[in-house]
Amino acid sequence: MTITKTYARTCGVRGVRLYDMRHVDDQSRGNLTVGEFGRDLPFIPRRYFITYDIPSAQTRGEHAHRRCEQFLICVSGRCNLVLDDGMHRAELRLDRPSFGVYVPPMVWATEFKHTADSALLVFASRPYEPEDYIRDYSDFLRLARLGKNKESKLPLLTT
Ligand code: T46
Repeated sequence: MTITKTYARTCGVRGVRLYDMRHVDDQSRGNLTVGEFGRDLPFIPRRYFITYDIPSAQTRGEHAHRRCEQFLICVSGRCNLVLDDGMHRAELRLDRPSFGVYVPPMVWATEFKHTADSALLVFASRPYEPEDYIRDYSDFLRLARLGKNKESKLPLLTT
């Protein structure tokens, strides 16, 4: 039996974190992976949803959220995820139930190349709010750059 700890790392896209979740692999009994909200994971979810039976030619997502945080795990099959903060992009393959991706607000996310058995489980920090979605990429770029300029005008903190 092998037991691993939860480990998170960055990927160059602002605020995104890639999680290798704790997993307990047992050749005879089978495997288990787990995460605790409030301890391993960065927010307490208000909602979950699952996308599944997605035709492989279909692209899903293609939007950013103003306030909602999300945590994505492909619990069956595989799919690709592109994340974009307006400056940096990363493409990831979600290919195992022990791999989770934290997506903060104001990151453009696109899912594609779903395998037939793919099931993408998403935990969200807020209820479903259509007005939270930014669905136009040029609006997103404008808002992302505005946000960045605001940040750069903040006074420098000295310690
Ligand atoms: C995301 C990706 C992975 C609801 O009624 N409640 C919900 O909580 C959600 C997420 C959707 N819906 C309705 C709204 C639409 O009529 O389900 C329909 C499909 O939603 P949407 O076009 O937003 O689906 P995707 O796959 O493009 O995006 C969804 C999430 O919206 C998004 O936040 O990260 O899955």
